Amino acid sequence: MIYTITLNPAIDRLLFLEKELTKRKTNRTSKVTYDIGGKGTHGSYAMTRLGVSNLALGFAGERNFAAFEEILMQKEISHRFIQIPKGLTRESIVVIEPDNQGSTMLTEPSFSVGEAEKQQLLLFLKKYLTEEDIVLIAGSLPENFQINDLAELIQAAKEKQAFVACDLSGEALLLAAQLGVDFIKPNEFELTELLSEKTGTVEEALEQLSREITCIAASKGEKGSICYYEGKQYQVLAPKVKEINDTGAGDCFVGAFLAEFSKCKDIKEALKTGSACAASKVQYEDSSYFDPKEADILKQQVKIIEL
Ligand code: TA6
Repeated sequence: MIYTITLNPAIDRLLFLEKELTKRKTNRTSKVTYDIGGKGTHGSYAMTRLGVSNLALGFAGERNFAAFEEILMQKEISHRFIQIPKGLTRESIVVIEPDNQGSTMLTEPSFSVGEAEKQQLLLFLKKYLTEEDIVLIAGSLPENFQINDLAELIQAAKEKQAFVACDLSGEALLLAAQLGVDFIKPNEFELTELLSEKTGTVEEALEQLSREITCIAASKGEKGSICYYEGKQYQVLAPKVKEINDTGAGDCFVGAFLAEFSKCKDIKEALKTGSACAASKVQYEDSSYFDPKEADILKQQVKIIEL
């Protein structure tokens, strides 16, 4: 089983502009849609679309839980979110300009997580996780969920010998790397920051980091991504597609990568699947949708170069 944990989910409100976003002007929208928000929920959506059983966990606000759950049901995401009493799941406003000019995201503050709810999540992992499972902890931390709470969560998963994947940033990413998890997805800046904690040359630092982290999928922006796995480096060149909305593409990559990896344990296949599903995703308007059949075709265009 794959468990995804979204500590700070969102309801994504997507605003489609009639014209380019312009400051000090009334920017009129032609359409408004909603999607599930939060990196772990997007990972679960990708796993579900690929037919890999998974359960989406995390926290969600009590006050708009019905609206949040309605989108989860529409996306057919199996879930077991812990409700935050009197809490409101935040909205992420995604402004999408016409003619593929890109998207801009504005996200609201989160609810505040209480100690009782933290313990509920921890106890769930301690009760149900096994060494056969994968757990993905993804996205930002909500208010009052401290770094040491995250450490407890990661350590509980490690103690069960599950495969621990983290799509985190900032201090949370540094913690995950220090604790030695199985998968991280740093961007270029974050990778540099992680390596600066090590000694020696970049290569030597990478060597050290790769000994502590089973798989590092470092995104290199336009240059695709580089994966470090079992002492080897793979450059991943994604297919070229027409981008409508890149929101959630990285989340889709992670979910699809883990789904494939859970089945075949083949790093190249998993990288190809992740990259192809993310390429399919950016061609669609919302934050999560992609077409597995289209991704299957795009998979042939993914280039994996062993460095
Ligand atoms: O990556 C896309 C997304 O998950 C959106 O759904 C939006 O809700 C935002 O990112 C949330 O990001 P955060 O880093 O706060 O978890």
